[in-house]
Amino acid sequence: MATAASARVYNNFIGGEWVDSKSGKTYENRNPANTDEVIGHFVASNEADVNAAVDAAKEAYKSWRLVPAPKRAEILYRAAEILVQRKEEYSKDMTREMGKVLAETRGDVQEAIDMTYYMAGEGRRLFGQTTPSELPNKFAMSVRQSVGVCGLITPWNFPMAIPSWKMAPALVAGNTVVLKPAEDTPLSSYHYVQALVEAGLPKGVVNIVSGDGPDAGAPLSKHKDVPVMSFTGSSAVGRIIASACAPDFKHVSLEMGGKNIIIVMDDANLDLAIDGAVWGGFGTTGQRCTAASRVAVHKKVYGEFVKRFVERVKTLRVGDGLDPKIEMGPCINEQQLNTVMSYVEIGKKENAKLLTGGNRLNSGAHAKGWFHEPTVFGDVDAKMRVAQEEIFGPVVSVIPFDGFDEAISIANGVAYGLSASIYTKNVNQAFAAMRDLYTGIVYVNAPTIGAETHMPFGGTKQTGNGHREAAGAAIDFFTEWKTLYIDYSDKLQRAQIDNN
Ligand code: UN1
Repeated sequence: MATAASARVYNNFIGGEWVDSKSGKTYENRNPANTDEVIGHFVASNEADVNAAVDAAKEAYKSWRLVPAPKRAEILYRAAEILVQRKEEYSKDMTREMGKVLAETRGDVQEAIDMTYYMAGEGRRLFGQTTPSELPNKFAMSVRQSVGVCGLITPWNFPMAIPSWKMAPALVAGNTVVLKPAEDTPLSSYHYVQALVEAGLPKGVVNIVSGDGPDAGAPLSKHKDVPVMSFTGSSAVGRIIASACAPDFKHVSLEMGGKNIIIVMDDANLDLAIDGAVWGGFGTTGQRCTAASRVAVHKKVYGEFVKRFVERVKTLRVGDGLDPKIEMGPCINEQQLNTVMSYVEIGKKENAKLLTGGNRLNSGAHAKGWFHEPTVFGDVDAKMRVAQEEIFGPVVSVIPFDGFDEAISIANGVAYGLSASIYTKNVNQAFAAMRDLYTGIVYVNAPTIGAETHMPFGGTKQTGNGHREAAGAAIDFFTEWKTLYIDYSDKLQRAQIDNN
């Protein structure tokens, strides 16, 4: 275990070199399950570092954009293969820096592998349209073009997967990138970049500046040479980034909060619904944008569901995610733990019924981490703050309802629209829910988490700003359409006029 003195210093990666910060400052990245362990020292970048990274990305863009897309893709294929070989090592490092259990960090690295392979495939599929012109001896087609330097700001909950969601499509489409990873989990994004570099990515195509939002993220989002910004994180920061991008009309993709719901109908397979609610609510310690922080249950089965759900939640083993017996890790940091504890107080004051949990765990094996009990509130009214606001922690609100229409209106009655799920055996109800739930993702008989890389990911309302990540949708964001008209008639032909 590394102590503060022995831990390695990780520099920024700019123009193909690992370089010191111009700020001269570093910060410590500690294990949230054991704060005595220092994962590494990372540089606290400032505007000068960001400027250097953008300059390198701008220079590299001149040649990277001209590399044929299938050749760019070959580098991604090789990077994915490197990640496959290092999956175990990188997963363990991720559990140490982020806290989620090893099975889940393996899933995170796997998601990065999947996305990298998928986007490598897109290298031979950057299709446009060809179509007859309305005029004779004239040809029309459209091609995708890259945009330039992309600024990427990523969160700590999926420390390798989400950087890959942004980097892989940006790169295969011919852009260069500057990544500002979350302060709490930079190492996993360094690992991803390391794989790209070893796979042969030219200098300057990918750059990393570590550090915090105000000092490193803000100068990136307002930099004049960064025409594209992609951000995943809180709605509050998303609003700041959108404002910073507005004066220059940058492309900006925002993936933000969620208040996702599992609806349990009276005909649901309750065993399945309980499995789903436990995994959706407490997987990743509830720290997913897609977490099922609300479970709405039909009154006919409410009593039985709650009894059995709470019994299961009480058995969850909380601790260090490297121990294979552990099912739920810590909160990411003290601030997040404090947020969770404050929402427990809010729920109690609102007269939600605390059914289990509600306390910080800080003795014995939990003494050195940011642990909190898995917590369930029952008899929650859909308008209570615990049922409206994103908590991003191990707190689930169970809401009773009377019928399908009420369930849909509870589901849609929040500011966010990322993911929703319904458990039912009734196909008519399932299809009505798929139609009426106003979210970017809907699951039937599965929890709200578990999106796959070849399908669009994102949400409605305050979850996002209309873009989607993953799948072909990501390529749409990281490219511009260019329409080409080729007239081989040797005369002036006026559209809309000469043929009418
Ligand atoms: C997130 O919560 O920020 O669908 C991303 C899921 C994961 C991705 C979650 N594949 O839960």
